[in-house]
Amino acid sequence: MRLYSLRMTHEDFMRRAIDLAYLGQGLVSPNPMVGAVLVHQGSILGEGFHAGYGQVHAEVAALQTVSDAQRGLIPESTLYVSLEPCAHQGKQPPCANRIVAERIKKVVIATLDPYKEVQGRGLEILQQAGVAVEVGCMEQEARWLARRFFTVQERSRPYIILKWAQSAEGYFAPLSNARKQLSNAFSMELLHQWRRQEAAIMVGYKTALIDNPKLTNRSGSGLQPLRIVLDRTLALATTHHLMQDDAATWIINAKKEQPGLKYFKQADFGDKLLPNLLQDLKHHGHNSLIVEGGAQLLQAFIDGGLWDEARVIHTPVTLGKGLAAPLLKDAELMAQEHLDTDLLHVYQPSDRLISFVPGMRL
Ligand code: AOF
Ligand code: ZN
Repeated sequence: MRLYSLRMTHEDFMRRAIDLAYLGQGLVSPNPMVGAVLVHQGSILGEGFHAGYGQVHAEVAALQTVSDAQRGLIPESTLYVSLEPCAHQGKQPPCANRIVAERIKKVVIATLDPYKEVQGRGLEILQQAGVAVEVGCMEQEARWLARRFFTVQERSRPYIILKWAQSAEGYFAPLSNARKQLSNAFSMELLHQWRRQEAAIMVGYKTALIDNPKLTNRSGSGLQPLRIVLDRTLALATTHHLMQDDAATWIINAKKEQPGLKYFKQADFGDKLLPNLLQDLKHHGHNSLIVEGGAQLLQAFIDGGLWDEARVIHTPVTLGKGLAAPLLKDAELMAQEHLDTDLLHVYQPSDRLISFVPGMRL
């Protein structure tokens, strides 16, 4: 018989910190999701997460939950945090200094912060004050958690998710320009959750014309992502859903610019269109983009090497004839999930994989 230890490990507490961080999903961009847990002799004394852009950081949120009766135990506790504590004065004061001021003696960090104001300086502040620091506990999971933020810091563009559904034969849509629902209700529900998690959603002109999508988050919680549509000649009718003011929208066109940016002019509709758009998104603080179609636009992102994650929903619907679905290149299947009768496949570019491990979620 194998005997199991009842003692909680570093990984158990870091897993809790990461789970807490996910509660800030869709609310903290362009900041990363971060979670923190304060542990005294194997028991959780306080825990918290970054809950909104500009709001208190995870470490401070965790400290705030410690009861008055237990505050005396803080210096004898270990702090688990999913990202290196910050070292700068931003919208919030530096967490590393706060940890030192609280006289916490041990900090376990999942991954360092690549942001230019931090980049190891948080670690330095802690170490110089004599705090014992361990870095790298559940680093893979923490990098996945903060992948949108990491991508902006390391690749200088938003994190890009490509999403599409395809028929049993691998078709994206019917040949006729008619709208055809491929995904089942379960997948559609999930798609709405995905929209809520990203800073911006984009479609091409033809998809906007044929599907007339609203592209809004109608889940009743979370923020409204920016809607982006390509409409070079401003041909979409003003009655179109995307033209209504229910969410911030960029109509990318070659004709007019408008203060408030509803009409976003791009001079170059050639090869530079997508790279320029990504720079504009980054400049306006949008850390992630989900591209929902059409096939031509999705293929342009793939061909330009401009993607980080592809979510392909394989459906049992047959179309007979159809428009070919986008073709991924140098892609690796990382995860799959049955969505009732549909099957979701998640791919990443093979040259920069974040390995999927149990417990990771989208
Ligand atoms: C932490 N804990 O919970 C978060 C951190 O403008 P501010 O003050 O909110 O700072 C944002 C930056 O702080 C962000 O770019 C990232 O480097 C770090 N986020 N750091 O110690 C947290 N959310
Ligand atoms: Zn901080």
